[in-house]
Amino acid sequence: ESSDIDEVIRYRNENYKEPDADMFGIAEGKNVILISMESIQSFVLNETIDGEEITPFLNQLKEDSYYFDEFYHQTAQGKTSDSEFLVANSLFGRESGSVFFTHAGNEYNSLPEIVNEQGYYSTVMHANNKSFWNRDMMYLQFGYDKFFDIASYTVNEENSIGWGLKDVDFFEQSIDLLKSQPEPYYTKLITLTNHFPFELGEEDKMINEFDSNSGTLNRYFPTVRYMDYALEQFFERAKEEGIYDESIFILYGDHYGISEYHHRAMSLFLGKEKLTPFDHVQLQKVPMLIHIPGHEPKVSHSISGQIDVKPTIMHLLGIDTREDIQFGTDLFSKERPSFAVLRDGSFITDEFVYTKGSCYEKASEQETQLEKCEPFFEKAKLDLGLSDKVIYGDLMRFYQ
Ligand code: GP9
Ligand code: MN
Repeated sequence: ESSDIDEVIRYRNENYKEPDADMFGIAEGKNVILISMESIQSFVLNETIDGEEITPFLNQLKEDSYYFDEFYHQTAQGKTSDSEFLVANSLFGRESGSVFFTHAGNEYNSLPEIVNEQGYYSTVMHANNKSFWNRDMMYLQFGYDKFFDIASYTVNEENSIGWGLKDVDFFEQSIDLLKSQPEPYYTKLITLTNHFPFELGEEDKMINEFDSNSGTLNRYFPTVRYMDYALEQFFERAKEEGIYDESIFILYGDHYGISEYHHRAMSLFLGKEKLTPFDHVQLQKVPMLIHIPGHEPKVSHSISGQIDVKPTIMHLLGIDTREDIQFGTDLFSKERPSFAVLRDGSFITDEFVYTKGSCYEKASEQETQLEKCEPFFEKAKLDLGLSDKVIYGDLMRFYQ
């Protein structure tokens, strides 16, 4: 119904948050390079296996970036495609299935199209078949200028493992593609090597596997380490090619890599006796770094998620968001509520975690009275429910 959009607009207006004046427009005219890091969860940061850091490069980069240590993925079955949808639209993906398949014909007001109108050339680089996740169809709706899919890469037996082109080779070949683009550009690179089942050649193993009853978790650490190395190489090459100084970099984890089926092994790694639903929610944190060359590092503990990326980028580029339908808030806004709702209805606030019908107190990690979480029920429900309405009703059709 076209009147449903009025309810969405009202909710949107109530929740609009002013950008931080010191950050608004600071990246205007710079290239924007997003890196979607496959399956990385925050628990690997600053951790070691047999004394070796798992993510030495990210550990160092976050000390030189705006780093958000309370950032959650908000994906469901649509995995990478859900994260892409969240980032491009500040709308939630579906509770089940993938919106990339079911609503690729909808009208959207997506970030690639918005920045395009500001003079940006917007692209995706990812060495997989263009139709995987129905990307070729959905990307048309998002307004990308070009999708550099597997056809843009040289992929052979030597440079492939598991799902395809290895991350080091992917980044190396992407440098030339980046250089071929008109500036400024808005480009998202999607990594692949750190994907289940986490296969890696011996020559690329830089740390040991973990030792537990879960082969999946054991193999996860060497592939995360490899992706971290690939990122380091990419930054080095970007500096050599003069890309670095002209760009800002936004790195985020797309979704979890280790599911709850591996909780026993995970508890061994984390040194906990048993993992609770509270722990499970905490494990949905993914890395989020905004690296702007020349900027002082800063850590934000504001609770946030992928839904917040679109307004953040728009404000960094000096684009007003008051008229944009979105369900997140700028990560830099001083007015932002410290809050994230996950796709299954779980939510996180500064003090509490709500999940599976129970309320947990963060400080003690123990279950507490449900009433403590109640003040946030309405927001969690409206965020997800109204976002769903936009998708199921194709409501952006009625909004100019
Ligand atoms: C496939 C890659 C992985 O192209 O993005 O997808 P996932 O299985 O993580 O959703
Ligand atoms: Mn993925």
